Amino acid sequence: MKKTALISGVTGQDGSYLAELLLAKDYEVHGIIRRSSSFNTGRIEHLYVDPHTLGARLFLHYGDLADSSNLRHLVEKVRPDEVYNLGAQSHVKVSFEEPEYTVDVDAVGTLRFLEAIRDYRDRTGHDVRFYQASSSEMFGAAPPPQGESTPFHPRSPYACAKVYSYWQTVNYRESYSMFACNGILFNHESERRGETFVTRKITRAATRIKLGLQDKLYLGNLNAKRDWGFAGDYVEAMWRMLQADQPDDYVVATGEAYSVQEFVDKTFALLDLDPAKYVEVDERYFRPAEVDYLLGDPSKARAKLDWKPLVSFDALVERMVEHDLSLARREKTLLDSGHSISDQARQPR
Ligand code: NDP
Ligand code: GDR
Repeated sequence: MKKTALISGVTGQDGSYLAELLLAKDYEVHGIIRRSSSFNTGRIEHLYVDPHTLGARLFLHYGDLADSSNLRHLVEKVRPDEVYNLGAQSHVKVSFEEPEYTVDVDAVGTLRFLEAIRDYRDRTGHDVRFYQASSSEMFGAAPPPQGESTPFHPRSPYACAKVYSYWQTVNYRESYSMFACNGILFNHESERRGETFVTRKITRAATRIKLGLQDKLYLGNLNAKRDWGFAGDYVEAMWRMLQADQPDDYVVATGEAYSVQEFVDKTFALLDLDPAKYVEVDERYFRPAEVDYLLGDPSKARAKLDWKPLVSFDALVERMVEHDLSLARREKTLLDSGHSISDQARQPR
């Protein structure tokens, strides 16, 4: 029987890779999108076909994690076998500026979803498996390496909200025998990464600098270390968690960490540029509390899910640079032919 999945955050980086994966596995995929005054479905455009088309398997619904009645209606209507809760205000720095909103969506939003699923299951007898997008940010100040048993020490409103959601997911599993899992994912990137996260900010800026479209790259803390993997590999781990015999929580990481400076150096070297000429530190990008060093221990996912990352750090940087170089070339062509391009530099990051 064809399975049905419901994804919150389907328009985000991970949502787009997960939708792709599930469609390839013959799922019917339902995604929750937010009403926006501008186009926000660019990452899933290539997957979308008119729902009236025979054989269409991707369906989009308006919704929001802040709206429990909406989540209830969607669960009722879609009757999912699997729910992937990827929707979030996912920017750590922004969470210091919008703490209440971040907690409403990233913490209470998860509770709303879990309650909607529990009620639906109790009324219909239909079991729904639940995936929660937990984060390595929950470890915060805990020394590396971090694994499933490392105590959390969150360092931002975002991380606190994710800790809440982590424990509610465990709580619904233990209290109501729900098949609910936490994927504790370390940073994962791609050419679809939002442009305000540091990796994509670096590859976008360096490639634009290469083509003379930008002069400088302003960054915050260059010493922070992260365990960076490829998003396409990580959505496979999400899916595997929900196919397991028992619900559980897993760290998903590469087991290697690099500093922001090392990411910069690798990117600029690929473009034959000297970062010292272009990169400047701007305190505007410092966070009130920083997470210095995240390095995951993925041995449980390896042993129990037979999961391992396929894309190395070097290959990740290379694919992002290659993608952004072609984007910059297109921008330059437009500019050279007299068209205006949006000034990315004006956006706070
Ligand atoms: P993105 O920021 O790319 O995507 C976030 C998604 O959530 C978007 O689809 C966004 O919609 C949606 N969203 C935002 N607010 C709401 C809301 N109020 N109601 C419903 N949907 C909402 O994040 P990623 O794809 O990178 O991450 C996916 C999830 O995994 C997030 O929960 C994130 O916190 C978590 N995570 C990410 C990691 C990473 O390294 N990428 C690591 C660990 C955890 P819109 O497009 O309209 O803005
Ligand atoms: P992070 O990712 O906070 O780890 O959260 P981000 O790329 O924003 O920052 C990583 C590190 O780089 C430092 N940094 C900068 N960050 C940004 N955004 N912009 C800058 O100019 C800059 N300069 C230095 C940061 O201080 C930080 O140390 C991501 C998100 O996807 C979360 O949703 C997810 O949960 C975690 O990864 C795991």
